[in-house]
Amino acid sequence: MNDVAPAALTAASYKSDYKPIWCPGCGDFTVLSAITKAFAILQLQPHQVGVVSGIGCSSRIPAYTTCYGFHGVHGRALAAGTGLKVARPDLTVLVAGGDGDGFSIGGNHFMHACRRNVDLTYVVMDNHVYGMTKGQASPTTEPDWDNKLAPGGTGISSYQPLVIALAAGASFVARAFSGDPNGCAEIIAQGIRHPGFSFIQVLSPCVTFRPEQREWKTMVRPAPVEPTDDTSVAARRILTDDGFNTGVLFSRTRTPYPHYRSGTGKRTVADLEAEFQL
Ligand SMILES: Cc1ncc(C[n+]2csc(CCOP(=O)(O)OP(=O)(O)O)c2C)c(N)n1
Ligand code: SF4
Repeated sequence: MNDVAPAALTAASYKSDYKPIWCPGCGDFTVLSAITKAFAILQLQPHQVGVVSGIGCSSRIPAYTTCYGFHGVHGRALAAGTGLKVARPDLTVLVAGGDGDGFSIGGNHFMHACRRNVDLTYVVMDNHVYGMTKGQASPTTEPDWDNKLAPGGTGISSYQPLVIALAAGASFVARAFSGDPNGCAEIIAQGIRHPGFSFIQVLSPCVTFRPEQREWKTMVRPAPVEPTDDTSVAARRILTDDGFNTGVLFSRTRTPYPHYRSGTGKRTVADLEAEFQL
């Protein structure tokens, strides 16, 4: 009998041999590190994890991990991730992508994912720009961001993803910063542990099209308050902060969908009865 304990998994255990092709200094490098550190904190086996994305620089993440991966179509990462989790509840599902992918073309899926509360973790690398397609304004772009494609800025108010998530019924809402991979990993691990949909906005600079975002490292700080389970308190705090408070900002218990949670992936008669209960 072999009684040697299996070696503990480290962040490196989840990194594939593919070299990321991101621009040097892109925040997404350290988000990849944070995600792999979070898997190591939880000692998940790579074959127990599905990493799902749409299209964008940030959406390249699945190929850079040793987990099951799905690099889908633009804006549909949450649809694919939701299907995967419902079909294979035994897997840990992490959906990743950018602010364009998640809040623009994928915006409707975002709201309904918050509302449905399927047990998955959604990490958005928010750089307030479309990086892959060369610097167009995204929903989270500041209205006065002056650039060649929108001289003087778009003049359109920024989308507030954390507050939209709260209004749509998300049960876990957090903000992290790519420049703090350990703090970011802890938050992602908490999101994965949370039963239900967890949404984590990771501020991740696009050094090529938004070089001024390098300054974010001097602007982020841990939120000065404990997480709340009161939606209106969380919404007020988030709407009145400057967008740079990090940490878990809202967490509450809500039964995930589907409401059977045997963990085996098989439905029992009792599960079906519970699902159709009026
Ligand atoms: C249906 C469709 N529309 C548009 C595109 C072009 N497109 C590819 S990535 C992208 C935006 C990427 O921005 P974001 O999601 O913020 O990710 P980032 O590159 O900044 O990480 C767009 C518009 C596409 N691939 N498919
Ligand atoms: S364009 Fe921006 S988001 Fe894309 S890899 Fe380069 S720095 Fe990162």
